Amino acid sequence: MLYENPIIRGFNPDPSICRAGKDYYLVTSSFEYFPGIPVYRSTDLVNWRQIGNCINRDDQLPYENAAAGQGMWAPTIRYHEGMFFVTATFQGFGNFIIHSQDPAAGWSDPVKAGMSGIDPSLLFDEGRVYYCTNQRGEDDLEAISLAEINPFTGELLSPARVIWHGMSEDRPQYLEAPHVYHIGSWYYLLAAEGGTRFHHMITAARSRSVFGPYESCGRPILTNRYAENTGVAGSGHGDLVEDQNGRWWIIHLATRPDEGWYSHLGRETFLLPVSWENEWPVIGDGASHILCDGPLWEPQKQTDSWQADYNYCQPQWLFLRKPRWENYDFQGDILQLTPSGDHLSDPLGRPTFLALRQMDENCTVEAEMDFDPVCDGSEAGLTIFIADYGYYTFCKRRENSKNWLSVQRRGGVFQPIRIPAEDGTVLLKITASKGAYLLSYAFKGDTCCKMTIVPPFSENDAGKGFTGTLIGLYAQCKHDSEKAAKMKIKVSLP
Ligand code: 6LW
Repeated sequence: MLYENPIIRGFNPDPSICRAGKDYYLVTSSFEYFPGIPVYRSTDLVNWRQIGNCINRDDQLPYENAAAGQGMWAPTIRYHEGMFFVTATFQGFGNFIIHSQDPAAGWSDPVKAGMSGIDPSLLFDEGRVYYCTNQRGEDDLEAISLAEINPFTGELLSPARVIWHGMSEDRPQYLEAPHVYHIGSWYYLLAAEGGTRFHHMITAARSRSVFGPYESCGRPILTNRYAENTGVAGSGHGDLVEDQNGRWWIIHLATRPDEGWYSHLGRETFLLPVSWENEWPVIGDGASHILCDGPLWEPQKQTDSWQADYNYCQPQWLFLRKPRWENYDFQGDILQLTPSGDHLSDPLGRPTFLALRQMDENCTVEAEMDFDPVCDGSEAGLTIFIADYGYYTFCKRRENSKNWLSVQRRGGVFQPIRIPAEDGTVLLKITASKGAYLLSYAFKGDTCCKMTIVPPFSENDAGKGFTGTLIGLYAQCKHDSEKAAKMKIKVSLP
């Protein structure tokens, strides 16, 4: 059956997957955004719904310290005898493990895992549990290390041992994202190498025993570095899963690039069928593709819109760091935002901000807003946001004791635009298409007028390019006395 990649669109890197009976669960990285680690569920591998987030209590991890591109990295999800486990790296805190019997209902508090390195993973095998990360050994070469662990306490039950130096043995580069599996009579080790940009790849090794020695497959099992005409780039960081029918699949990160490997949408989650040859995993022609054929049992449907429901805080909303909850009022059919003295540009700020992943190049976002600022420097509206150092604001703003509709950009050269704003309700609309965002507005039910067209963020604007574009609402002011902005938002996809 044919299906299209990505299976989870928008900023969703470093995916990991597990199966519990006929249900599949998938998690991705969330960096400085809260809640942390989105959890998606599917019954067919191609239609996914976000059911929650693993970290949704803001005292679980020190989010106030999460700088852009830091925070939550590369979770792994595993299921064992009725219990789900997730392990990940929270930058500045280290590796931790949480567990849950129901991923939608909530997760335990984190316990620290006794191993350093990033991209941790778990293997449940014959009554023992193993932990691996990209921790280096004594020779200080990049390496994958493994130890036995108690997943409820994080305590290591054996010394950590280096089990692999990657495909090229003597000069591993960005050897990360390890996952060990026990399949048949082999232990397989999958890893990513080459760095998360153009040269990214997935490599593999196998051994008869969990601690090695591991023999390398000798070539990447997946990379798009040689497949430039696929519309896919940067394929790497993957995780295997066996479906309910005994077929194998891999999910991995990749981009639908604007240019080179970079996509302003960020790194997304792709799915490919896996076959076995000579007891090695084989992935099609060794590259990832948009249109794929695989042994699915349900067709893929596309979601075409998302409607905000302000009766509760939907799991798709992303906040920055440790939200100040008193600035968000989720009651009823509108959202009421209190402008914050913290601004979007503050590197460790906790601004009033809530946004959604931009899931496709083509989409529209409309926000109806009722906000008449009274203090100079107060503003509220929509933001197209890549990080505290790169974003657009499209807002109603008070300057020189007058209210304006204004478009500004942080990062890069940009001539701000403003026009006088009328009092009362204004509709702000963003129409995204390839290479452009059209910003338009309408005062109090008037027809929609164009304000301007701006380009998406490029690789130069995106730091390490770990995250992707979000579109959402924000409200900020110079003095905390500003009154609240009332907002409604609607998102449509093609
Ligand atoms: C992640 C690492 C990587 O931990 O980027 O793609 C880091 N590879 O595996 C952040 O996403």
